[in-house]
Amino acid sequence: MTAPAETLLPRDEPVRLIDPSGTLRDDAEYPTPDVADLLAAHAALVTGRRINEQCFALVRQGRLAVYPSSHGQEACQVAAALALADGDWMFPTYRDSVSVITRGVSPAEALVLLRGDWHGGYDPHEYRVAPQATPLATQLLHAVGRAHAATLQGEDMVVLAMCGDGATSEGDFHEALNFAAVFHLPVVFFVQNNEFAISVPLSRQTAAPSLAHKAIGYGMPGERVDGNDVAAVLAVLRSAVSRARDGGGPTLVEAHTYRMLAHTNADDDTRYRERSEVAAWVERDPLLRSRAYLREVGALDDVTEERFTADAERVAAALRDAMNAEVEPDPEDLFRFVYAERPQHLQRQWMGLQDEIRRDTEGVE
Ligand SMILES: Cc1ncc(C[n+]2csc(CCOP(=O)(O)OP(=O)(O)O)c2C)c(N)n1
Repeated sequence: MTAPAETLLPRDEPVRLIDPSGTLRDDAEYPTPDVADLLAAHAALVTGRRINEQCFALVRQGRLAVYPSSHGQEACQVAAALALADGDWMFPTYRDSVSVITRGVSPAEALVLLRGDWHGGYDPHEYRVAPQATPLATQLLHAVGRAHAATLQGEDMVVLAMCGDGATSEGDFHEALNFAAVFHLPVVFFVQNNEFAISVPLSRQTAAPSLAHKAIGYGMPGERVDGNDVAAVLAVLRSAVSRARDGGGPTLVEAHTYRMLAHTNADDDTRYRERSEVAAWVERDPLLRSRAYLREVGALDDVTEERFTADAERVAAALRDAMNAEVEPDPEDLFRFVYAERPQHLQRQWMGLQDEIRRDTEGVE
């Protein structure tokens, strides 16, 4: 059955529940999450920000090779994880470490990959979090495949497929959305539109009225949400997740947010954007807004804030300790997990490497 076209279009203005001054505006379609949920979300925001700051410092200390920070995007990061049930799956990108951690993966496990370890750091099946994908939009196809498998096997599961605005220009994005819509799969596509794909602005990425408007072309609903309003992102994602769970098919959600720092430590964002633009977004910081609302309704006092800050500090300290530990990699790991049975050419290479290591330790020229 085809849905009437107008039900698939996003609103003209992104959904917003809490305005930048912290005032709540009720929305007829998206109920505001209750205060307890928003308090838990705020604690996760404080921890998420602290993790972003810690990782930025760890890169400078040479302990992480690279870190694509979600500083400024924490409302999206936190809401993505909190909108899911335990049995659901998340398919994140390289920028989504805070989502992965909010979902339950320990910060040390989530970040060893960026330290340069050969493995992804966590067991995807244990947390139902796919490996963080660097090749843009590839994870969307994996997500759709997982949802298709779940449907065929009668599993009760929703899949959250995450990507950035730049990734929407990839062919994989279009194939994933089309397949999900045609097969009516329980997928929520969550695009964090942070205005830039490295130095390429959104205006060079699409001529559509918004990224959420693309949904109608595939026959699924699209929605836009203020990505710096954690209450709104949580409400909109919950609604999409619940529609998917109830057999209503996929949704495309676009969150309007901003990457407040450079793309990674390897990027110099002063070369392509004005400081005044960044400063305007810093004023729209998602943490300030959530804090203002919770203080306003009397749910957040000084003692609770201090507890959240102390909890975040403990997470950061544990992450620091883990990343500062000197690891002794076993060279055989390079060969160990490639094939179930090691082919002869790799076995020869491993023997050659052992020989080299022996000569090195014995000081043979
Ligand atoms: C298939 C592919 N092409 C190019 C790149 C190089 N690349 C890495 S990040 C990036 C920008 C992505 O921007 P966006 O999707 O908006 O996500 P953001 O980094 O802003 O979170 C590009 C082009 C890549 N990783 N994969």
